[in-house]
Amino acid sequence: MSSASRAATDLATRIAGRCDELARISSMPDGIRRVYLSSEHARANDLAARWMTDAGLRVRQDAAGNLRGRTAGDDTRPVLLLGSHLDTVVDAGRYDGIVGVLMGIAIVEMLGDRVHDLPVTIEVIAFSDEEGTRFGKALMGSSAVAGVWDDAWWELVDEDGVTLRDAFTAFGLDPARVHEAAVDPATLVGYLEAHIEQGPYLERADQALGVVTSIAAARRFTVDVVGEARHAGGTPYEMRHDALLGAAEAALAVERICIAERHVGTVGTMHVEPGAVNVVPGHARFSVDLRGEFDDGRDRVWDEITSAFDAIAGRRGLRVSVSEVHRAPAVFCAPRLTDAVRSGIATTGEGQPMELFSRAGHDAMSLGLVTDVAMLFLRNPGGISHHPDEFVSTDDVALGLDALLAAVLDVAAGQGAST
Ligand code: HGY
Ligand code: MN
Ligand code: MN
Repeated sequence: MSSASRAATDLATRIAGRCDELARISSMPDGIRRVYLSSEHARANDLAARWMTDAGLRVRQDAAGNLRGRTAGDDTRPVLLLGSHLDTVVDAGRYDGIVGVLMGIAIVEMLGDRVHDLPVTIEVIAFSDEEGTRFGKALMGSSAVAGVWDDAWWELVDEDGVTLRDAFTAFGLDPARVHEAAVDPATLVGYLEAHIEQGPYLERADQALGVVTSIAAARRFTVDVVGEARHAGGTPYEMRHDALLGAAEAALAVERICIAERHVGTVGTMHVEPGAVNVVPGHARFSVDLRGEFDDGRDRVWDEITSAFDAIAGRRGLRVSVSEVHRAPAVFCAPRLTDAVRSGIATTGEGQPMELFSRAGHDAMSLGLVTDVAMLFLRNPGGISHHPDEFVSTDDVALGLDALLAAVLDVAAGQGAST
């Protein structure tokens, strides 16, 4: 039976309290919602900045609204990035992303003065927009750090019609300077992210910790179905072009095809117009979140889904149009860092850890475009996430801290050996 160190247990207990504190920063009265460039984003950054400062980190908010804390000392040393995100989905749990940021800060505290002797500088990043809740495009904070920010995103709008550009400016950031958030990949050792699994597999295997092999290839779309609004009573069925029923059939086609092709597709939002009880819907707009282990398989499944949409449109006399909002290639974790995470887990007495393919997206997908990445998963009871019942035990966080600390020291030792 593995048991965590005293220091990790104390810090994990504090992390649980800090997750509760951050959970109270929300735009929802009865749930957790903290989105990019909002006042809640600013308040969460202020609170986390205090914690980073208390841990001895030099703190700044970067040009994309990410919060960054770097260990003091020789800035010529290569940088090992730790972190995750502070933004949330709607009616979120309190650990998704958050626990990874707080574990990164705690690692710096567990290192104590050893920080100055390491051959690496450590930087903890609290990414500002991993979920894409407000503008639909995910991973914008980490995309800026990875240097892959796309200026086409400035015209994205939120549900109130506010553009990303206007929200950026209102938050006090300068769109023209967003590229200053980018790191120079040549200065990086890599990126390690601790995160709850957001699935049931560690719990089923009775494992507290797991190591991630790769992160799913993802694409997100907005689909518009246009039919014809008509009187709900006077219009016989043979004259109807019901956009809602077309969208409903399309959503079922996403499920059917993804099950058959062992991919994951989700219709998470649907809006119907004119939205009156006695009017046949003339327009439906819904989202599709599609994920698979490999880019080409994901794209092949998407082609199959759009063919199904065309068949439904033909049968029902509808027009279907699709626009892509987000695309992220599959990211394969780096063997060197993954070995460090694997051996870090082994030091906790957990034995050889479970290896998992992450169907959930993570900021490591952006960083993986420019540096080596690895992820440590923590058991997520019931696999419940993106939900208020999301949970991770303090015991597992404590074990995760010991494993992550061992991984950081392993990576640093490897860096020292190679310099
Ligand atoms: O959507 C995801 O997979 C992640 O939680 N943002
Ligand atoms: Mn999430
Ligand atoms: Mn997350």
